Amino acid sequence: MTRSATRCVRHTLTFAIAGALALQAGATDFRSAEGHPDDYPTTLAVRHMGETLKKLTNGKHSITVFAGSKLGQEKDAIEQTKIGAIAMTRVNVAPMNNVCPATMVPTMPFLFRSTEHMRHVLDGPIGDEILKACESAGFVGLAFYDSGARSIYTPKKPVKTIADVKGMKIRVQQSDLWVAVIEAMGANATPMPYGEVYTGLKTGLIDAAENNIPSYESSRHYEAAKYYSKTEHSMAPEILVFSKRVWDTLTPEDQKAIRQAAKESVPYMRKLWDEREAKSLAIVKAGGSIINDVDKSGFQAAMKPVYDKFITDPKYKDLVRRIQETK
Ligand code: GTR
Repeated sequence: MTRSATRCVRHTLTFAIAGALALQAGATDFRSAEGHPDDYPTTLAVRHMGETLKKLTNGKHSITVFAGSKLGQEKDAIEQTKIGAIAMTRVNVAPMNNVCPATMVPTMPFLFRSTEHMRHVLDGPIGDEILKACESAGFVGLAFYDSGARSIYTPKKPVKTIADVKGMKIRVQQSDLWVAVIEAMGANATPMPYGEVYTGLKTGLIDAAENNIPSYESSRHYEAAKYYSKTEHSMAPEILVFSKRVWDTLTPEDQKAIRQAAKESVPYMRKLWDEREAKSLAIVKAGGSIINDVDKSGFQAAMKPVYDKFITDPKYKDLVRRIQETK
Protein backbone atom coordinates (compact mmCIF):
# COMPACT_ATOMS: atom_id res chain seq x y z
CA MET A 1 0.00 0.00 0.00
CA THR A 2 1.32 3.46 -0.86
CA ARG A 3 1.77 6.02 1.90
CA SER A 4 -1.20 8.11 0.69
CA ALA A 5 -3.43 5.05 0.54
CA THR A 6 -2.48 4.19 4.13
CA ARG A 7 -3.28 7.75 5.16
CA CYS A 8 -6.60 7.51 3.39
CA VAL A 9 -7.51 4.27 5.23
CA ARG A 10 -6.44 5.86 8.52
CA HIS A 11 -8.67 8.86 7.82
CA THR A 12 -11.61 6.69 6.87
CA LEU A 13 -11.19 4.73 10.10
CA THR A 14 -10.96 7.92 12.14
CA PHE A 15 -14.17 9.19 10.57
CA ALA A 16 -15.92 5.87 11.09
CA ILE A 17 -14.93 5.81 14.75
CA ALA A 18 -15.92 9.45 15.23
CA GLY A 19 -19.24 8.70 13.57
CA ALA A 20 -19.80 5.67 15.79
CA LEU A 21 -19.01 7.71 18.91
CA ALA A 22 -21.42 10.39 17.78
CA LEU A 23 -24.08 7.77 17.22
CA GLN A 24 -23.37 6.25 20.63
CA ALA A 25 -23.99 9.56 22.25
CA GLY A 26 -27.10 10.03 20.10
CA ALA A 27 -25.83 13.42 18.99
CA THR A 28 -27.20 14.68 15.74
CA ASP A 29 -26.98 17.62 13.42
CA PHE A 30 -30.44 17.65 11.86
CA ARG A 31 -30.68 18.72 8.23
CA SER A 32 -33.49 21.13 7.48
CA ALA A 33 -34.71 22.01 3.98
CA GLU A 34 -35.54 25.61 3.05
CA GLY A 35 -36.59 27.08 -0.27
CA HIS A 36 -35.86 30.71 0.51
CA PRO A 37 -32.47 32.46 0.50
CA ASP A 38 -30.11 32.81 3.48
CA ASP A 39 -31.46 36.15 4.67
CA TYR A 40 -35.18 35.27 4.52
CA PRO A 41 -37.12 35.26 7.82
CA THR A 42 -37.96 31.53 7.64
CA THR A 43 -34.28 30.60 7.12
CA LEU A 44 -33.17 32.81 10.00
CA ALA A 45 -35.93 31.48 12.25
CA VAL A 46 -34.93 27.83 11.79
CA ARG A 47 -31.28 28.76 12.37
CA HIS A 48 -32.39 30.48 15.56
CA MET A 49 -34.26 27.32 16.52
CA GLY A 50 -31.01 25.37 16.00
CA GLU A 51 -29.18 27.64 18.43
CA THR A 52 -31.90 27.23 21.04
CA LEU A 53 -31.84 23.47 20.55
CA LYS A 54 -28.10 23.39 21.04
CA LYS A 55 -28.47 25.26 24.33
CA LEU A 56 -31.37 23.13 25.54
CA THR A 57 -29.48 19.89 24.81
CA ASN A 58 -26.08 21.11 26.06
CA GLY A 59 -24.61 20.94 22.60
CA LYS A 60 -25.88 17.46 21.80
CA HIS A 61 -28.21 18.45 18.95
CA SER A 62 -27.96 21.11 16.28
CA ILE A 63 -29.64 22.02 13.00
CA THR A 64 -28.13 22.88 9.64
CA VAL A 65 -30.49 24.78 7.36
CA PHE A 66 -29.94 24.19 3.64
CA ALA A 67 -31.41 27.39 2.20
CA GLY A 68 -32.09 28.20 -1.44
CA SER A 69 -33.69 24.83 -2.24
CA LYS A 70 -30.34 23.01 -1.95
CA LEU A 71 -32.21 19.92 -0.80
CA GLY A 72 -34.85 20.25 -3.52
CA GLN A 73 -38.05 22.15 -4.22
CA GLU A 74 -40.82 21.96 -1.62
CA LYS A 75 -42.60 18.87 -2.95
CA ASP A 76 -39.34 16.88 -3.01
CA ALA A 77 -38.26 18.20 0.38
CA ILE A 78 -41.59 17.01 1.82
CA GLU A 79 -41.10 13.52 0.36
CA GLN A 80 -37.49 13.34 1.61
CA THR A 81 -38.66 14.37 5.06
CA LYS A 82 -41.38 11.75 5.06
CA ILE A 83 -38.89 8.96 4.37
CA GLY A 84 -36.43 10.37 6.90
CA ALA A 85 -33.67 11.27 4.43
CA ILE A 86 -34.04 14.86 5.72
CA ALA A 87 -34.92 15.45 9.37
CA MET A 88 -36.94 18.63 8.95
CA THR A 89 -38.38 20.98 6.43
CA ARG A 90 -39.94 24.43 6.43
CA VAL A 91 -42.50 24.76 3.69
CA ASN A 92 -45.71 26.59 3.03
CA VAL A 93 -48.86 24.70 4.06
CA ALA A 94 -50.07 24.52 0.43
CA PRO A 95 -47.64 21.84 -0.82
CA MET A 96 -48.61 19.84 2.30
CA ASN A 97 -52.33 19.95 1.35
CA ASN A 98 -52.36 16.71 -0.60
CA VAL A 99 -50.31 14.76 1.99
CA CYS A 100 -51.85 16.19 5.16
CA PRO A 101 -55.37 17.39 4.27
CA ALA A 102 -55.85 19.24 7.60
CA THR A 103 -53.39 21.84 6.25
CA MET A 104 -56.08 22.81 3.74
CA VAL A 105 -57.91 24.57 6.55
CA PRO A 106 -55.40 27.43 7.10
CA THR A 107 -54.89 27.60 3.31
CA MET A 108 -58.56 28.37 2.66
CA PRO A 109 -59.23 31.64 0.83
CA PHE A 110 -60.36 34.65 2.83
CA LEU A 111 -60.42 32.66 6.07
CA PHE A 112 -58.17 34.76 8.28
CA ARG A 113 -59.33 38.34 8.66
CA SER A 114 -55.98 39.86 9.61
CA THR A 115 -52.45 39.00 10.70
CA GLU A 116 -53.58 39.29 14.34
CA HIS A 117 -56.47 36.90 13.75
CA MET A 118 -54.20 34.39 12.01
CA ARG A 119 -51.53 34.55 14.74
CA HIS A 120 -54.08 34.25 17.49
CA VAL A 121 -55.74 31.18 15.91
CA LEU A 122 -52.50 29.39 15.09
CA ASP A 123 -51.03 30.01 18.55
CA GLY A 124 -53.96 28.29 20.21
CA PRO A 125 -55.60 24.84 20.26
CA ILE A 126 -56.74 25.09 16.61
CA GLY A 127 -53.15 25.49 15.45
CA ASP A 128 -52.05 22.58 17.61
CA GLU A 129 -54.81 20.35 16.25
CA ILE A 130 -53.73 21.02 12.68
CA LEU A 131 -50.06 20.38 13.50
CA LYS A 132 -50.97 17.13 15.25
CA ALA A 133 -53.11 15.99 12.32
CA CYS A 134 -50.00 15.64 10.12
CA GLU A 135 -48.53 12.91 12.33
CA SER A 136 -50.46 10.06 10.71
CA ALA A 137 -49.04 11.26 7.36
CA GLY A 138 -45.48 10.92 8.71
CA PHE A 139 -44.81 14.49 9.92
CA VAL A 140 -44.50 15.90 13.40
CA GLY A 141 -45.84 19.43 13.07
CA LEU A 142 -43.67 21.77 15.16
CA ALA A 143 -44.81 25.31 14.43
CA PHE A 144 -46.44 27.74 12.05
CA TYR A 145 -44.67 30.82 10.76
CA ASP A 146 -46.17 33.93 9.16
CA SER A 147 -46.46 34.23 5.43
CA GLY A 148 -48.52 37.40 5.13
CA ALA A 149 -51.28 37.64 2.55
CA ARG A 150 -50.97 36.33 -1.00
CA SER A 151 -51.94 38.54 -3.93
CA ILE A 152 -51.87 38.25 -7.72
CA TYR A 153 -49.13 39.83 -9.83
CA THR A 154 -48.82 40.09 -13.56
CA PRO A 155 -46.62 41.77 -16.18
CA LYS A 156 -49.56 42.92 -18.29
CA LYS A 157 -52.22 44.93 -16.50
CA PRO A 158 -53.42 45.41 -12.95
CA VAL A 159 -56.21 43.23 -11.60
CA LYS A 160 -59.00 45.39 -10.24
CA THR A 161 -61.97 43.02 -10.13
CA ILE A 162 -62.47 39.30 -10.63
CA ALA A 163 -63.37 39.93 -14.27
CA ASP A 164 -59.74 40.89 -14.91
CA VAL A 165 -58.39 37.40 -14.18
CA LYS A 166 -60.77 35.60 -16.51
CA GLY A 167 -58.81 33.20 -18.71
CA MET A 168 -55.44 34.24 -17.22
CA LYS A 169 -52.88 31.47 -16.78
CA ILE A 170 -51.91 31.78 -13.13
CA ARG A 171 -49.15 29.76 -11.52
CA VAL A 172 -50.16 27.95 -8.32
CA GLN A 173 -48.36 25.87 -5.73
CA GLN A 174 -48.63 22.12 -6.20
CA SER A 175 -51.93 21.56 -4.40
CA ASP A 176 -55.31 20.43 -5.72
CA LEU A 177 -56.97 22.99 -3.49
CA TRP A 178 -54.99 25.80 -5.11
CA VAL A 179 -55.94 24.63 -8.58
CA ALA A 180 -59.60 24.82 -7.51
CA VAL A 181 -59.17 28.29 -5.96
CA ILE A 182 -57.76 29.75 -9.17
CA GLU A 183 -60.25 27.98 -11.41
CA ALA A 184 -63.11 29.29 -9.24
CA MET A 185 -61.85 32.78 -10.09
CA GLY A 186 -62.37 31.95 -13.77
CA ALA A 187 -58.62 31.72 -14.45
CA ASN A 188 -56.49 28.75 -15.57
CA ALA A 189 -54.30 27.26 -12.86
CA THR A 190 -50.79 26.13 -13.74
CA PRO A 191 -49.16 24.23 -10.86
CA MET A 192 -45.36 24.53 -10.89
CA PRO A 193 -42.48 24.62 -8.40
CA TYR A 194 -41.56 28.03 -7.00
CA GLY A 195 -38.12 27.93 -8.62
CA GLU A 196 -39.64 27.92 -12.11
CA VAL A 197 -41.97 30.89 -11.72
CA TYR A 198 -39.50 33.63 -12.65
CA THR A 199 -38.76 32.04 -16.03
CA GLY A 200 -42.44 31.21 -16.45
CA LEU A 201 -43.32 34.90 -16.14
CA LYS A 202 -40.44 36.05 -18.33
CA THR A 203 -41.21 33.63 -21.15
CA GLY A 204 -44.97 34.12 -21.03
CA LEU A 205 -45.59 30.49 -20.09
CA ILE A 206 -47.78 31.94 -17.36
CA ASP A 207 -49.60 35.30 -17.28
CA ALA A 208 -49.47 35.76 -13.54
CA ALA A 209 -48.45 34.32 -10.19
CA GLU A 210 -49.48 35.06 -6.63
CA ASN A 211 -47.51 35.46 -3.45
CA ASN A 212 -46.75 37.67 -0.47
CA ILE A 213 -44.58 40.77 -0.81
CA PRO A 214 -41.35 39.33 0.70
CA SER A 215 -41.44 36.37 -1.74
CA TYR A 216 -42.38 38.61 -4.66
CA GLU A 217 -39.28 40.62 -3.80
CA SER A 218 -36.71 37.98 -2.80
CA SER A 219 -37.49 35.80 -5.85
CA ARG A 220 -37.18 38.89 -8.07
CA HIS A 221 -40.58 38.11 -9.55
CA TYR A 222 -41.26 41.83 -9.29
CA GLU A 223 -38.76 42.36 -12.07
CA ALA A 224 -40.84 40.09 -14.32
CA ALA A 225 -44.34 41.20 -13.22
CA LYS A 226 -44.72 44.79 -12.15
CA TYR A 227 -48.43 44.95 -11.33
CA TYR A 228 -49.06 43.69 -7.81
CA SER A 229 -52.81 43.73 -7.15
CA LYS A 230 -53.87 43.31 -3.55
CA THR A 231 -56.37 40.48 -3.85
CA GLU A 232 -55.07 39.19 -0.49
CA HIS A 233 -56.99 36.00 -1.18
CA SER A 234 -55.17 33.70 1.26
CA MET A 235 -53.02 33.94 4.37
CA ALA A 236 -51.75 30.36 4.12
CA PRO A 237 -48.96 30.20 6.72
CA GLU A 238 -45.60 28.45 6.66
CA ILE A 239 -45.23 25.18 8.54
CA LEU A 240 -42.23 23.52 10.15
CA VAL A 241 -42.40 19.73 10.09
CA PHE A 242 -40.09 17.05 11.48
CA SER A 243 -39.79 13.56 10.01
CA LYS A 244 -41.83 11.14 12.16
CA ARG A 245 -39.40 8.40 11.18
CA VAL A 246 -36.45 10.31 12.65
CA TRP A 247 -38.55 11.58 15.56
CA ASP A 248 -39.34 8.04 16.71
CA THR A 249 -35.60 7.35 17.16
CA LEU A 250 -35.22 10.25 19.63
CA THR A 251 -35.61 10.25 23.40
CA PRO A 252 -38.66 12.00 24.95
CA GLU A 253 -36.30 14.67 26.39
CA ASP A 254 -34.87 15.39 22.96
CA GLN A 255 -38.34 15.54 21.44
CA LYS A 256 -39.41 17.99 24.11
CA ALA A 257 -36.36 20.16 23.45
CA ILE A 258 -37.07 20.21 19.70
CA ARG A 259 -40.69 21.23 20.29
CA GLN A 260 -39.64 23.96 22.69
CA ALA A 261 -36.91 25.31 20.39
CA ALA A 262 -39.41 25.44 17.51
CA LYS A 263 -42.02 27.29 19.56
CA GLU A 264 -39.42 29.77 20.77
CA SER A 265 -38.47 30.61 17.20
CA VAL A 266 -42.00 31.84 16.40
CA PRO A 267 -41.92 35.30 18.06
CA TYR A 268 -38.41 35.78 16.67
CA MET A 269 -39.67 34.98 13.18
CA ARG A 270 -42.65 37.33 13.51
CA LYS A 271 -40.43 40.25 14.34
CA LEU A 272 -38.24 39.52 11.32
CA TRP A 273 -41.35 39.06 9.20
CA ASP A 274 -42.83 42.43 10.04
CA GLU A 275 -39.52 44.11 9.29
CA ARG A 276 -39.10 42.20 6.04
CA GLU A 277 -42.60 43.04 4.78
CA ALA A 278 -41.82 46.73 5.11
CA LYS A 279 -38.35 46.38 3.58
CA SER A 280 -39.54 44.27 0.65
CA LEU A 281 -42.38 46.69 -0.09
CA ALA A 282 -39.88 49.53 -0.32
CA ILE A 283 -37.61 47.49 -2.61
CA VAL A 284 -40.34 46.51 -5.07
CA LYS A 285 -41.70 50.04 -5.20
CA ALA A 286 -38.24 51.43 -5.87
CA GLY A 287 -37.87 48.75 -8.55
CA GLY A 288 -40.95 50.06 -10.40
CA SER A 289 -43.73 47.86 -9.08
CA ILE A 290 -47.20 49.36 -9.14
CA ILE A 291 -49.39 48.25 -6.27
CA ASN A 292 -53.15 48.62 -6.39
CA ASP A 293 -56.21 47.88 -4.28
CA VAL A 294 -58.74 45.40 -5.55
CA ASP A 295 -62.50 45.04 -5.27
CA LYS A 296 -62.39 41.77 -3.31
CA SER A 297 -66.14 41.11 -3.18
CA GLY A 298 -66.29 39.13 -6.44
CA PHE A 299 -63.28 37.03 -5.40
CA GLN A 300 -64.82 36.30 -2.02
CA ALA A 301 -68.18 35.30 -3.47
CA ALA A 302 -66.50 32.97 -5.98
CA MET A 303 -64.90 30.91 -3.20
CA LYS A 304 -68.11 29.32 -1.89
CA PRO A 305 -67.88 26.24 -4.19
CA VAL A 306 -64.25 25.73 -3.11
CA TYR A 307 -65.35 25.48 0.52
CA ASP A 308 -68.19 23.14 -0.50
CA LYS A 309 -65.81 20.87 -2.37
CA PHE A 310 -62.82 20.76 0.01
CA ILE A 311 -64.28 21.32 3.45
CA THR A 312 -66.58 18.30 3.58
CA ASP A 313 -65.05 16.35 6.50
CA PRO A 314 -66.95 17.33 9.69
CA LYS A 315 -63.56 17.83 11.47
CA TYR A 316 -62.48 20.44 8.93
CA LYS A 317 -65.93 22.06 8.89
CA ASP A 318 -65.66 22.43 12.64
CA LEU A 319 -62.16 23.91 12.40
CA VAL A 320 -63.28 26.44 9.79
CA ARG A 321 -66.29 27.42 11.93
CA ARG A 322 -64.13 27.80 15.03
CA ILE A 323 -61.62 29.94 13.13
CA GLN A 324 -64.40 32.18 11.84
CA GLU A 325 -65.79 32.50 15.34
CA THR A 326 -62.41 33.36 16.87
CA LYS A 327 -62.29 37.05 17.62
C1 GTR B 1 -43.90 31.41 -0.46
C2 GTR B 1 -43.57 30.37 0.57
C3 GTR B 1 -42.72 29.30 -0.02
C4 GTR B 1 -43.34 28.74 -1.29
C5 GTR B 1 -43.75 29.84 -2.23
C6 GTR B 1 -44.50 29.31 -3.43
O1 GTR B 1 -44.74 32.38 0.10
O2 GTR B 1 -42.87 30.97 1.63
O3 GTR B 1 -42.49 28.32 0.94
O4 GTR B 1 -44.42 27.92 -0.96
O5 GTR B 1 -44.54 30.80 -1.56
O6 GTR B 1 -45.39 30.00 -3.89
O7 GTR B 1 -44.17 28.23 -3.93
